[in-house]
Amino acid sequence: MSDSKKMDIEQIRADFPVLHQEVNGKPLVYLDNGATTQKPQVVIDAIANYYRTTNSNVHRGAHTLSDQATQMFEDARTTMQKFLNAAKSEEIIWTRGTTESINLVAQTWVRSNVKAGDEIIISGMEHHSNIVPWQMVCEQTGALLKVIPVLDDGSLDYDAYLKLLSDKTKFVAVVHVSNALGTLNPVEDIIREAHKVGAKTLIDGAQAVAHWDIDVQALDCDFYAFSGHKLFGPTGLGVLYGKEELLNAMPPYQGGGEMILHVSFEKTTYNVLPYKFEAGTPNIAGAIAMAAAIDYLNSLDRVALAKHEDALLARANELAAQTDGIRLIGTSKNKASVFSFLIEGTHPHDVGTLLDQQGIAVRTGHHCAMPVMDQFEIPGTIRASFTFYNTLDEVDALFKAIEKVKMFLL
Ligand code: C6P
Repeated sequence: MSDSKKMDIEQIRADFPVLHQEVNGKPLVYLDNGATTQKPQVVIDAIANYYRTTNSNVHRGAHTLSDQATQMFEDARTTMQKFLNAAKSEEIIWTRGTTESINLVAQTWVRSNVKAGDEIIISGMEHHSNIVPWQMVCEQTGALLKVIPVLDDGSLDYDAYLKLLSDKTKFVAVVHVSNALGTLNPVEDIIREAHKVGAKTLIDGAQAVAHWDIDVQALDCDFYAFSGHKLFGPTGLGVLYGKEELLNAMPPYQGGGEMILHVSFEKTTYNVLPYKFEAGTPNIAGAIAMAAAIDYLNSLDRVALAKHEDALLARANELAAQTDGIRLIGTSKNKASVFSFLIEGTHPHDVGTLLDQQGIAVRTGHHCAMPVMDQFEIPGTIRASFTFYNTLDEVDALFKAIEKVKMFLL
């Protein structure tokens, strides 16, 4: 029950060692959680303990450590399955990250199911990881890429989406939360409408998973992709959720060890799910540490913490309204705690450098979402992306620092 779950921000901050340091002589204010989240001590310990006590290869060894490593690795998959409310652990494929998860689907299900003249729909606010793989598969198959326009407030033009859908639509791949704008897209509706025309769907959940619990069965998405490192877990470990029926029907992505049942020069047969998609030695420590991150998240009151994140964003909006020369990029009603902005008369990179000198870590630039930057006719933004361990004081510190930046640059 939420009563026993942790929601005290100072207690939670104590779990994250990296937050307690000075950068450039100032207390670190880490507001770059959209790029990667920090790791709680339990995740760091899980990696160290695994290498200290258990390190072995999985699914291969006839010895105790290998059995233990295999058990921990597969338990981690079950932890992830439950976290996402997937029907079966076989529907959880470990990948290197969101990027690999999306490329996997593009080169397997999509490449083998679309033909010339079929259509793939994405949106105008996608990260390059959810653009380029579809352009590649369109080149390979002759399929056409259709793009849902983005409105001036950074929300999706939903009516335009409905008009794009037709019996030619074979696949719809849309971001859950935009990394550049913070927009929270109505993915349930998008998925439902795609299914009505017989299309399959992939949701890029890279920026959503850190904010709310995701229930893939309730969403009814066919695929859901994200990276562990944006969910308080390690880098180099990602997840592809896919419906069992689709995964079973898909050809493998990469060939090698682990993904086979039998190999001969005449004929190779492929392994069952999920191993069919996990060629080579996997990121064993990464999966185990990811499970530690999920156990940690399960100990928190995530509903209360999501409200806290809303309060951080509301404070940033309030302070922005009191600050001359701030232009917000992405003001959709439904947003995650991503605060993208410009300061009139300055370049985002200069602002980022001067904020860093004051201990404040933000991301500046196009955020790997060049098309949406083009739409707003800007080279990039300054992006403060908040998570639950950020405080209202840190938002205030950002705005105090912005005043200093303005004095220096304007
Ligand atoms: N966005 C950001 O600062 P990888 O690199 O595979 O872990 O994640 C790619 C990716 C895909 N989709 C979305 C919506 C994303 O935000 C990202 C990563 C980081 O915004 C780094 S560019």
